[in-house]
Amino acid sequence: MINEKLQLTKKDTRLSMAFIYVAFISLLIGGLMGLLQTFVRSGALTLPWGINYYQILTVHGVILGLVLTTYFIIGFQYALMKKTVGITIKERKIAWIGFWIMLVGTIMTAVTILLGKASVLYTFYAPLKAHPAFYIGLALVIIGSWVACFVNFHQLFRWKKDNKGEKSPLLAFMVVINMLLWLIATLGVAATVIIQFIPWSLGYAETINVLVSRTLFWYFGHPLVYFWLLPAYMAWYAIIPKVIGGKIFSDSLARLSFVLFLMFSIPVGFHHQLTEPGIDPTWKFIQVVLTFMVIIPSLLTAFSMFATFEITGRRKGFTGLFGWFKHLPWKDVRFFAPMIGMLAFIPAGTGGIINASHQLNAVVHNTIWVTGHFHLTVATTVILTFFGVSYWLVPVLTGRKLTKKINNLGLIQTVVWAVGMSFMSGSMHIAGLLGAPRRSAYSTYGGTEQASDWIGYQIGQAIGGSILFIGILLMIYIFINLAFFAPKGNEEFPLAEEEKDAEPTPKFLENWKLWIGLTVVLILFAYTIPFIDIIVHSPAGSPPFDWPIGNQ
Ligand code: HAS
Repeated sequence: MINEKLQLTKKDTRLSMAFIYVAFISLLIGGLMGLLQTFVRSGALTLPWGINYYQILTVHGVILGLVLTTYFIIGFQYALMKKTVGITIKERKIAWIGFWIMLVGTIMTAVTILLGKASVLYTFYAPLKAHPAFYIGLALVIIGSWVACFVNFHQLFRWKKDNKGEKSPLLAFMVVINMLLWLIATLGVAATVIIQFIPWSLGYAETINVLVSRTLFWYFGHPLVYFWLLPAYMAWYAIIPKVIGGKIFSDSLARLSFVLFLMFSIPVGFHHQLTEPGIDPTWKFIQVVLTFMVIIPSLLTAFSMFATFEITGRRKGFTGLFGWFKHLPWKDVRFFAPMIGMLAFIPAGTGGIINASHQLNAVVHNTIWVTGHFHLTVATTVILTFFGVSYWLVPVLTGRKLTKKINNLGLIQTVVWAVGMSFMSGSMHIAGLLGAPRRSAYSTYGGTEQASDWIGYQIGQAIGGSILFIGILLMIYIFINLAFFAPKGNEEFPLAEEEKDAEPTPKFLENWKLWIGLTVVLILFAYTIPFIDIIVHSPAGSPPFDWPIGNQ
């Protein structure tokens, strides 16, 4: 039976599309900057009109890493919430307020960067200082996103009240976990931006405590990557099974993996600071151990996906060891794009494990290997899954059809992306092992002789970057077609179901107090003592954390 309350109305689709438009505009601008970067790094281009390399690098990182992802995720999640728990008029109105706050913040930040007043990269490490408008804009983006968090929390809370004792829909549960993770994580970046960067950039504070700012940033920075990853996992767990004609492998396993992400993705920020002085090695070690804990839910996900593919294939009658594999719907772009993303996550995740291994980190830290790592994770696994989602979500939201022609173009787009990224990310990994630094276009760090070792790989990056830019243009064309020109019709919103005879999901998996409580305990455990240490041992004159004891 169709539940009218869960049908997408024009008002709902407008809300999701508003976020998704911003995401795709960002893709075009950010991608263009990426192309220019690879040309500069390979020596093929000198930027005209006094434009600075770090200016375009900042646009690239902020607009792709922070704007595209956040807007796409929020737009996608609103659609998922509407389809599973509904949205009230009031909730929708508040959601729009969040959108406008985010947009004002995004425009402020973007203009400041484009004017060359905030070439501080997406990590905005102090003592690099930007114009105050950059930080105020960022704060607004975060505040706007919190509005989305509270709307999503309220949607599930309202549904639970109306459906006492019932298990919440899986996708709504996942969205709420992701937004909880985001809310808790952004407290760190909001604290450093509001308490440290804004007063400092306005001239109210003369100095800034660099280590405190970096620690608060990375408290946010690692869960940020899981905020990107979890919506991709939502699609893998609860959409892809429907696309391939199967069922959800295990509702309980999916929930457990999301709960583990909530608990273990935050108290691990030190693995980005392993080479930094001022943090006790014991605490770095503890956070490395916790990092290894956050690998487990990804392994659960890999297991779950293999099981879904195999069970579905065998049920359809495909025998032999790999019969099920051959008969996956490779020609359906809604499956093919995320599947290539999954395959990329195998080497990408392996790279992450290498980064997290304390000693190996010393080899790769601050080299372009790390850039290669995040181009495989976020720019391949996550983004290809988001593209895969767009092939059905955009037509659903615009009342159009995914035609055979666009489907086939999508297959080509995916291949182009995979080839471009293999060149680019592959070159980055190798150049990084040879010592090529990241974040710098001109460095001959290690001597010019060493730099000549990796120049070939810089060219590899430029080739990959050019292929990827073709991929971006194709994707923009596909998006415009699906949004404005594809034939009118009804596209399926593919929501997978559980097996009819599935074991009931244990109730404790929805014990919010327990999971939030454990998350807070883990964060306090991993951060309290080292954070106090950092403040107590800070040099004199680093307000606003300039405690008297630090001056002795
Ligand atoms: Fe990372 C740096 C460690 C995952 C993104 N990471 C970064 C940065 C970014 C980033 C942006 O410990 C740079 C930040 C900066 O600017 O400085 N990362 C990890 C670890 C994981 C990991 C342990 N990272 C991600 C994901 C990201 C991301 C996901 C974005 C979405 N990362 C690090 C560390 C650093 C770091 C250090 C700091 C380095 C430094 O020195 O600065 C893990 O979560 C990875 C676990 C993943 C797996 C893979 C499971 C595989 C699956 C696919 C299965 C495939 C199937 C296909 C089912 C264990 C789930 C079926 C196939 C058939 C054949 C049928």
